[in-house]
Order: sequence, then C-alpha cells, then structure tokens
Amino acid sequence: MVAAMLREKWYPETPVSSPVTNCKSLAGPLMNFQQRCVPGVRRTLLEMVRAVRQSAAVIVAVASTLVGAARAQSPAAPPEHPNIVIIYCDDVGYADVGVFGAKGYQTPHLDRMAAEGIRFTRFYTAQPVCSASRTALLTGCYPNRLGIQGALGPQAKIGINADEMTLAELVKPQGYATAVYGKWHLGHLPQFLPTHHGFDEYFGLPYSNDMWPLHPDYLATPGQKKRQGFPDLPLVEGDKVILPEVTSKEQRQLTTWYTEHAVSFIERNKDRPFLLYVPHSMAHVPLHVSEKFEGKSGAGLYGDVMQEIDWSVGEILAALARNELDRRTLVIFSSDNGPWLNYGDHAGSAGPLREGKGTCWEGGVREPFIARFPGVIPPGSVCHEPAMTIDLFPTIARLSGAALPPQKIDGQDIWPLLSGEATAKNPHEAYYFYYNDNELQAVMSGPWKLYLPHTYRTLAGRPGGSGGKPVSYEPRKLESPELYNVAADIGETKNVAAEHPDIVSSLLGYAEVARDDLGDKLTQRAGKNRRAPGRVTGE
Ligand SMILES: [Ca+2]
Repeated sequence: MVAAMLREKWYPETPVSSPVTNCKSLAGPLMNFQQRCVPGVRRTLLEMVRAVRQSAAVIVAVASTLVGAARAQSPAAPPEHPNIVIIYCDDVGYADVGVFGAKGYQTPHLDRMAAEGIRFTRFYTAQPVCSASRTALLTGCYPNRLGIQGALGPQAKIGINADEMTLAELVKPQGYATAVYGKWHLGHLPQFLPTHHGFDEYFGLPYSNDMWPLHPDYLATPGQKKRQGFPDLPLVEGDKVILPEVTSKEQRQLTTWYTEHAVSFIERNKDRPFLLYVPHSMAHVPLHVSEKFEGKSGAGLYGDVMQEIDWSVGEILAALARNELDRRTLVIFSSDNGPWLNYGDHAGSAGPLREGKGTCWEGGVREPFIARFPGVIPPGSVCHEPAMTIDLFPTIARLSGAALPPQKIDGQDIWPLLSGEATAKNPHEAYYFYYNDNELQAVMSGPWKLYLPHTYRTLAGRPGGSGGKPVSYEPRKLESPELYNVAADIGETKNVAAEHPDIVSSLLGYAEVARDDLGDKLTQRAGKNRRAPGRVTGE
C-alpha cells in the first residue's frame, strides 16, 4: 500500500514498458515477423520479399508494414512447459552490453536478443557478490535467509541446504531435463554439487576462477610457482573431478567448453522441456579468452572476453533456431554482480552507475537484463520497473506449471513485467539489499532507495589497476541515512533525504520489517526467519 502510494506520487513520467523505436536493422524485424508467422504465410512473405529485393525503397516499405503488424499483436500465451535458458555472467557490469551502453566493442547477439525481446533498465541482483547472488537466482530467496553470504571459498564447509528447492528441483517434476555448465559456487563439496540439487548434468568450475594457486596476481614473489593456501582448481563433470589442476590453458577454453556443452544439451533434449543454466566463469578475473577472440575486439582483454561471451549467446540462440525451439524457449541473460572496479582495465563498466561489485550502490547490484521469447514477449520492449533475481523462481514456477516449495520464498511472480504487459507494475512493496555478514545496507521501494549507515569500499575517484593487477579500495563510512531517486537520478548524485522525510520514514519502516524477519548485524538484530545452510555432517 505504502509502496503504491510512493510510486503514484513520485515515480517519474516514464512509460512502464515501451517498444524500442530505433531498430538496429531491417534484417532483425523482418526475421522476427517471419518467425512469428505460420509456415505457409512465412513462405508467402519470403517469396514476396524476394520478388521485391531489387527495389530498396519497396523493401523499406514492406519492412515498415511488417514491423507495425508485429507490434500490433498482443503477447501470446506461452506454450505449456516452455524451455528455460539462463545465461548468467560473472562480474559483468550494467554497461558491458552494447544495448546498455558498452563502449569500444560489439555485442551483436545480445543486442539482437534485446531487439527480439525485452530489456529491463532496473534489474537487480540480491547481493553484490558471487555465492549470495547465485543463491537468490536459484532459490527465489534472499541469500541471508538461507545462510549463504559472500563468496564460498575452497575451504568452505557449507552449501545450499538439501531442504531448499533449487530451480532444477522446481521444474523436474514437470518432466524437465536440467543442466548447468559453468561456475556453480553454491558449495563445492560432493553433497552440495548441482547433481545433488536437481541438475541432471554439470560441467564446470565449483567456485570462482580466481580461487586458484596459479592466479598471476597472487604470485607476489618472483620464482614462486603457486600461491600458498589455495588448493589446485578442479574441473568437475557430474560428481567427478575430471581435471584436478586447471591451468591457464584450460581457463582460456572455459567459455568455449561451456558453450559446446550447452549446444549439445539443446540438441539432445529438443523433444522434451529443459532448463539450461549457463553461469559463465567470465568475465571474472583472471580474464581468459580463447584464440578465436584474443585481440579481436580492439578494446583490450575485457572487450575480447565480452565478445566471446556474446559469441556464446549467439551459438545458443542458433542451436535453438536450428532445432525450431525459438517459440518454445525463454532465454534470459544477466550477471551476478557489478564490475570489480579496482581491477581497472580488467574490470567491466557500470556506466553511469555509482560504485561496483562489493557495494550495494547501484553499480554493485543493478545489472544488464535481457529476456527473449519469440511469439510471447513483444520484440523491442523495454521495462523500467524494478525487478530482482529472486523473482525469477516464482515466475518460472508459473511458466512451467510447477508447485512452489512449502518454505517461504521472497520472490514474486513478475511474468506480467517479463512478458511486456504495458501496464504491469512490480508487485513488491520493497526490496532489501544485504551485504557482508548480514548487514542491511539499503532498502528500495519504487524509485526510492534508502542507504542505511554502514561502511562501504570505494576507489574514491582513483583509477583502478591495469594488466590484471588491482589497486586497493579504501573504506568509507556512511554516517546517516541517504535517500536517492534511482529511477530519475541513475548515478545517485543527489541525496534527497532532507527534502523527503516522509519517504525516509516509510523506508525505515520497511527496514524494521526486514530486521525482524532476516536480522541485521548493523543494528544487532538476529531475525526470526533465517534458515541454516547445508553443513558437512559433524561440522
Ligand atoms: Ca561475481
């Protein structure tokens, strides 16, 4: 109720969802429309287009008509048991995709995904760090509800609790084949691996690619062969370590290998519903790229890495098209947290957003988000409403016809937003941003985001490192609550707490609800409804 009031009163005069008007090319809209037609009509159209190919002017006229007709269509109901593909990057920032403002390199496949589907300008990860973020995506819960925080290291003895339901376990009873190819990072010990949480297949790294004794940044002493304290980085398939010591040679192939597994999975499961989760190890440092893309972007190693990820997206989309699965498949692209800014030229970009990974400022938690579902999501849509990774779980439950778990989850069904309904609104009263050891650092309702007193890390205007070597952050303390309109003031430049004491008061009220439910280390609150992570027996 309060959120609705705040939204009515203060939300800027931007359309909730509007088609993109600057279509990138003629080929995209034409192809969209052709894919949306029944085969006979499509053939007729193709013949018509071929007949007039000699006349550029006529082609433009036909294209305009087709685009207009496509936009006039209402979104169709999704097919029963649609395939779900989630491509989830690591440390990729808000402005690292062309359509979100990437500079110096191209991401044509992601841009095409956006032109054929919807992009969200305010999509959030639940926490600005790897394991916590992935918990939210895969369970629909705030990660601190499930006892997962930070980035689980090779010494971690915990993982997702067997009593929790993952996305794979959600859709499995509906007959879905399930697979994850990439970085898991929700517990590396055998009982926490994906195959124990509903995934039929797994290939990838169990945690981050920098938790690695061969990390160049860690080898401080010349002549030192390995960094002390880190075990060898294993490559895992199913439940088995298939390569005990990943080197740079293998790191360079990770994006290619994940992609090959994803394409194979699509080919093998084209006749049944599937959930395919591709959490890339890139673009997390240490950056690695295959020979195919090395030096190709013209924008340094980070650009090369992003172009390889974009290629991977293109391969997955091509596999879907080749198997005539476009109209049966929802494809989602996003990232787990913002750029690791102190790595400088090896970090991504949050564009106009403030700060990056490891902070709850917009640069740490607001991510590029694209969803494509031909024939269901109207092409060229843009959503300005907020949404969060926790919302994908119940949305996928709706799409797959699956029953939600008996335990409380935090996400809400955002299918009206995702499917491009023009008048759809976000269903949440508020979102909560926790970080570190259960610190409630920010609360957001509608366009308003209130930062609570806490200490965050910043470069304070200094440049980041270069060549894969980071510089140090410095701590900065926020002494009193600060309020920003993150819809209108995307860069969080103007603290308007003094001008809007009523809104500050409302958001402080939401903060109290969260503290009572999930606790808050900053105010010494335990929280009533936190659940335990999975632990190794006897620990
Ligand atoms: Ca990350």
